[in-house]
Amino acid sequence: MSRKVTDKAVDSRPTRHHKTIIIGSGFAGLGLAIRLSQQGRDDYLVLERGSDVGGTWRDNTYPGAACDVPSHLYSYSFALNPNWSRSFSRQGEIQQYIQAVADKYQVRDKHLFDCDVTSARWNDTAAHWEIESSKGSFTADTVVSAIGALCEPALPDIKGINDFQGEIFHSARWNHDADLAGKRVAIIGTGASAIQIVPAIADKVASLDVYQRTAPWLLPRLDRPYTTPEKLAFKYLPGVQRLSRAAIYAARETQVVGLAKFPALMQAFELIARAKLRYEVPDPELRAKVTPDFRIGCKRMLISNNYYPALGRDHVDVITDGIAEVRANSIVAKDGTEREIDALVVATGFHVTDSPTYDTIAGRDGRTLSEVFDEIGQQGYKGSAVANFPNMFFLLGPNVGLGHTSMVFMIESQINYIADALATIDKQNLRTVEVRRDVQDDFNKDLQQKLSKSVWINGGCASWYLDKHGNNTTLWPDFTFEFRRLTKTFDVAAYATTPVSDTSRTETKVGASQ
Ligand code: N01
Repeated sequence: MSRKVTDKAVDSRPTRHHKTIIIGSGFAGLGLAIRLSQQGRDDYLVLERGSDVGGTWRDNTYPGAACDVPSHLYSYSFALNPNWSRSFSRQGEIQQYIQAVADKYQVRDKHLFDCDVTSARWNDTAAHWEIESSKGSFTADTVVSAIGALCEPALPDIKGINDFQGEIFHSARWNHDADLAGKRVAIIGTGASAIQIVPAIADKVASLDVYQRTAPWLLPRLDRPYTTPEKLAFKYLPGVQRLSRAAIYAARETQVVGLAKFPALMQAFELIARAKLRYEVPDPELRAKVTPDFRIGCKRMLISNNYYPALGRDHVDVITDGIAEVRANSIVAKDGTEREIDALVVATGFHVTDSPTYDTIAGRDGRTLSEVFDEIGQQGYKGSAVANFPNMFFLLGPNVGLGHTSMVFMIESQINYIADALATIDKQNLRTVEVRRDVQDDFNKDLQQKLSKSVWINGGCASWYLDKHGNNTTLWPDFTFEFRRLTKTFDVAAYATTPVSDTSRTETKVGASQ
């Protein structure tokens, strides 16, 4: 798929204009759409390339897919769900929840589904965005990218992989027509997706080869079904559910102290993980293979009760020698061993700091997000704006990610910020707003300084949290309530603005408040 900014495609359909266009309708885009409708800012449209809401929860349908943040926290604060069937929800239940929220708040008719945005280009003369999509052309005063970081599957560059003759698919594009029963299957990767897939398919396949490049740390998954009295309490005593949510939030938030500030404290988690390893992997040879060699937390901490037991089964092999090549019906490891397979699952993650979608968005001087990020790294301001991209906001932009708690909390913080930005633009009659480069630079200097103490930099691992310059441009290095505070209101002083009556840019001289 070509995803470069191209000249306006020849399209006979008229260009449609909206005040705001939101790209993507996962938790983030949908949440903002609901907020805009609630505020009566009805001149907006959501362009969604899939045929339903849900984003990553619509797309990741692999066997065993489930959330590793408890359900009562992994949901919108304005749409609590007393009916979660268990403490950690599975993909289908989360997707149903998102669909139900879209229906309840009646925002589906503000969506254009199956609409793949192929380019978004800022027109500085007209002071609007020009968007090309599979469903025609649009213009918008403001654009909000709600694409998310985990939407573009990353395929490994392994010799011969394109010539594999059996079933092959990425974890995020699971082929449900491929019957794995009785087949010899291999899986590449041992991240959050793979450790859920392995136990979910181990029972039905003839053999399972798990190609591990780096052993992950695993903690217990404290998952259980909710009892009927609990569900009744959640339903009829809303305070109980709020309390449960607050308790989960507080417990998770304490992890920030170890992850971001004092990595040595993470040894406490490592003790639990090592005890789990000893208990669940009695075979010393296998245990040596799956024991990580970096500080826990450096990569995402995974939770599972059935991954290690699945690895211990006779027909499951963990292969750590690396992959030399993939052939038509086999994989050859770097030690020369060739193993025949019928199907290959690629669970190798996503393009996070090098998303191909960055090629499709061109800002004020015509440069794309890719080109800008190439020069300065994937940097933004409060994860919500990037200098050189006027009237564009980001949900789940740079350094908003988390490894320990609910992304929905961060999304709702950003929704506050962006909704207030749109209101400010109206109130102050602004033609353009663009975050000031000096403010963005200061913000990132501060972020990187905080990150320099974190386990993600000092934990001795390579991870998708880091960009090619070795900077962590994906995670938030502080308490999430601090992010909530910083995004409570739109700090227009951090932005260069032009009024509607004036076409020249004015730099606001007031210092940016954070
Ligand atoms: O992807 P990953 P994921 N040759 O990037 C390996 C969220 N999520 O889809 O560690 C061989 O984590 C790579 O090895 P290494 C969550 O935020 C959440 O599993 O780089 N191996 C790694 O083992 C998560 O972090 C949930 O050495 C290669 C694996 O592939 C994010 O999604 C569930 C390779 C990729 O792991 C992504 O998770 C699922 C190569 N060329 C996902 N390239 C829950 O809430 C990569 N690998 C539970």
